[in-house]
Amino acid sequence: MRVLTLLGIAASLALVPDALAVKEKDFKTCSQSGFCRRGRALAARAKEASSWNSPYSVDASSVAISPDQASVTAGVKSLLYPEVKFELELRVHDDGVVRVRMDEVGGLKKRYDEASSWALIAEPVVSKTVQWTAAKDCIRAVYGPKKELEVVVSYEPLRVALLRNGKAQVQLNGHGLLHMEHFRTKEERKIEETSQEEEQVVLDTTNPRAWFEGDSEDGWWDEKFGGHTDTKPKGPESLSLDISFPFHPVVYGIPQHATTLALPTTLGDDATYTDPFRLHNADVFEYLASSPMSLYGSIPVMYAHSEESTVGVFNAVASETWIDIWHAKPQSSDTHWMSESGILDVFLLPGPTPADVFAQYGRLTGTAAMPAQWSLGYHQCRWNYVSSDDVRMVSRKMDEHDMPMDVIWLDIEYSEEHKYFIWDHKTFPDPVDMTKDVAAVGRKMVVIIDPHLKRTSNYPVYQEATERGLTVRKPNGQDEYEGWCWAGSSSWLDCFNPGSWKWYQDLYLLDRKREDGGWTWAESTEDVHIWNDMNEPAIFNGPEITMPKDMVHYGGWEHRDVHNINGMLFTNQTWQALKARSTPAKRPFVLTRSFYAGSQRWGAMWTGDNLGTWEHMAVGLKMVLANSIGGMPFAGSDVGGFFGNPEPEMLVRWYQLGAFNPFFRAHAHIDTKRREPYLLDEPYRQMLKDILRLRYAQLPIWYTAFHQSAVTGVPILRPHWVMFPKDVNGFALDDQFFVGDSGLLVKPITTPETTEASVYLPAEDQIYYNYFTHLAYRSSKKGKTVTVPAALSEIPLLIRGGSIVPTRERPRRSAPLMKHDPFTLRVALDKAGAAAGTLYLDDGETYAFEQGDFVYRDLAAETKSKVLRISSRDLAASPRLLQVGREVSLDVYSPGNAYAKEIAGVRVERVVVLGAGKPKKVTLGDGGRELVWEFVPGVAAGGKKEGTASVLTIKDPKALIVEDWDIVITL
Ligand code: NBV
Repeated sequence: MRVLTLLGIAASLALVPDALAVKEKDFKTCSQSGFCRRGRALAARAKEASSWNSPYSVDASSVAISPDQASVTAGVKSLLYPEVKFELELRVHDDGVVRVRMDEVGGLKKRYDEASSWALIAEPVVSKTVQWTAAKDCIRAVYGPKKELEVVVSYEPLRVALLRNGKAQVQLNGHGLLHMEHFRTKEERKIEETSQEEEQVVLDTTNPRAWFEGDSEDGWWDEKFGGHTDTKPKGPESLSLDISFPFHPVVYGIPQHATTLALPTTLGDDATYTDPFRLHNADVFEYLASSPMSLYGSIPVMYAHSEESTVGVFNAVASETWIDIWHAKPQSSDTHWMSESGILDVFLLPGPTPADVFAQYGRLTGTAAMPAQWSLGYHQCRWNYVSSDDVRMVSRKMDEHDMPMDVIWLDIEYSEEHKYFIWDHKTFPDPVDMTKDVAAVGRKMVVIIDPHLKRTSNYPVYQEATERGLTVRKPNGQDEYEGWCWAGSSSWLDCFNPGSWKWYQDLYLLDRKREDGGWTWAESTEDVHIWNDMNEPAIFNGPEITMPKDMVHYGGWEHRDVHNINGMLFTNQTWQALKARSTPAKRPFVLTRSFYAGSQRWGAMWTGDNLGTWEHMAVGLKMVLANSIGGMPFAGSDVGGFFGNPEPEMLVRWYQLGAFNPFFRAHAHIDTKRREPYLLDEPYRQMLKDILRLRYAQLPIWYTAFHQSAVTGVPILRPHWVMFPKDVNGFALDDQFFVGDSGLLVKPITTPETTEASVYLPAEDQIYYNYFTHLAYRSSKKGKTVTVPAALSEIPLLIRGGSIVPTRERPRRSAPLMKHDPFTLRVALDKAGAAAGTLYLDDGETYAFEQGDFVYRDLAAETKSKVLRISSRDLAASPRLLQVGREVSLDVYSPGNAYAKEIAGVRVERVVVLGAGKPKKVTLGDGGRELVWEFVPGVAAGGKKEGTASVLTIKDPKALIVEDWDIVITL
């Protein structure tokens, strides 16, 4: 069986001999990309020049404030091309976000202006209270609750600044690098071709256009790379824009790159990288563990941070984009964005706190979808489980070893000749029965659907797509584009074509008949969810392993205009399809490799084909953190590494890391040895089992964090700077993080032979407790680094004093089987003997929660007059429940809702209080039933040794989760 599979792959590879030999040289550097070269050359000339003024200015006579004051428009021109017209528009949104748009007007062609319509959840609501005032040289609006915000558009040169209390937060075109290349005809400007090196020398400084644009038509009309020619029918149309943050020394964001969370510099004498960061979704084989190169997804959002405030920019551009980063002054961050096409459409996020910028970004592009609860469990994947019996065996083995698992995955070899949806019946003769067997213990399956369609007459999915004209076209706009992928000769569905949506979604209609008589995937069930891989799109024989930029999508747009959005549209359709296939709708699970701003609404992402190395393990975490703050928090890396055969030590550490990623999936390349957790020898097998069980015990924490993120836009994994924005020591920290606001602080080990870890405790006077040993660490107002034991079986996991952490500690085979399990509450007291936490629960699979079917508890502990009171209250109606971007119908919530009734009997079975004094008496309610408890006194710190906290365990208080109660501890 396995031989057959391998032969199948070898056969596809033989068609494209280089498919698995992709290297760095297969991807452009900036100097190999025409518009990036031009953009950087512009910046270099600006830097060299003794004086440099942007040629762009606002025509003061054209400034128009809309009658309702909602927006201001102005004509913009460039000194160099007075005949070319641009229009600038600014709007201030309800929440203080400023949108800046600029486009060429009446040009020879039209720039792509639809990126925001795919990224945004809705047209943002414009503020009604902003007052614009025009002066001779600028126009400004002062706004905000205390009139603390101000946006100023200076006319000559054109500059836009967002200020808070008079201090510039974000500035556009401060360095004079704004350049929107207008559409032109080839004849318009005849300049002798010069080579790049010559250009520097022969630059004609008496010619103002050359001073600004350079002295050659460098890469204007076509471009060659790796044996491909990109014809550029529209000519040059790139957009260069500098965005600076004059008082913010650190920038974060712009995933996806394998790099540190605090973005390193790409310009300046001590720059970390020589190339700019690139956003151009690509399938990069064996990607480097530290590089500004593009990877599979692009989210053009950047946050700038200082002790004083956090601000951000979201640049809604879908074409290839390069971003240079430098610090013009030690306290500033300066960036230069160079995009190949598209209008200028930038959103300035005023902050001022991290939570504010996340909410502002969440209101624009949506917050992460509330996931199915089972999808937070453990996912077991490999390329490939080779038959339905193999799948059954893995599921059974996990049970035999008492290891929980929720999902078993199938990679491309389940399909007949890589015709996705069509099972290879030689190996998977009974897919529906197989799925039912897996589902019998509450498990699900995830099956891969790649976007390439095998061009063959015996593939109904391709046949229907091509007959309906739903595929991507060649540059002539007529003929179907053809490229090579796993399936051999393939075409690609054009998800930009609205006509493809219903047709594609209906493919998933299980055994129901389609209205249009088309094919449906009858051999599937509600328990089959989807993995969209290769949706950058990855094309073996395409330039940079993707689609040639001059291919044409619906509406006549070139692929270059929409490239970074392409993958998102496919997952959007998959998500809609899964949602539509059951009544009432169940929450879909879709994993995507390619993503863009907004993809968070359609599921989870992973960091692609990582290597089984310690370096990749470490950078995977940084990438997940970057996605987490980039608005796409449901993220993870292949546990174990996709390539290679990790030794047991590495595998154990990788599982420890994976258990603290929002998306927890083990995956492996087809050439690797089998490494399912039960295959390890002891003591490693037990270690993996313990980690899996820890993840399952902590599912309530994860689910609550996901809910909070879905409601407010805050990340699930929270880097230090997000939690402690004023603590400068933590700005660059990206190897430890907090999980939601549970108070859990974790530092996964990503180095070999490690026995202890240095964990930085934030600048606050607080107690941090070791989750497992109850060692108590005291942080200080200046911040403090402590040493935490980290032998192979140990994870450095601390609970911040002041937190209440709910868990479910009964081992089960899958998450749905835990539905009625009792809870343990860990109450980690702070110095004042207080703590707080939340617990969110719902049915975990339908949308009934949107109708108010959920349970949301406010857990608190307080010590007063020698009484420690631990209480649970209904949080649902509390004003603390904020929401961003999604309706959670609190008005229809009632404490007696159907879900609350369903879990009416679920109780707290244990309360573990850390750091309390020895009780005299413990009762449920004032003067109520006496509870059984056990007290282990703490051990005082001695010498260099940390002390342990006292542990009070209250046994089975039988306090019901859905009810209000108090546990009263008399000290
Ligand atoms: O479908 C095969 C693999 C998949 O296992 C992996 O997770 C993806 O990132 N896929 C890429 C295609 C080829 C990888 C060499």
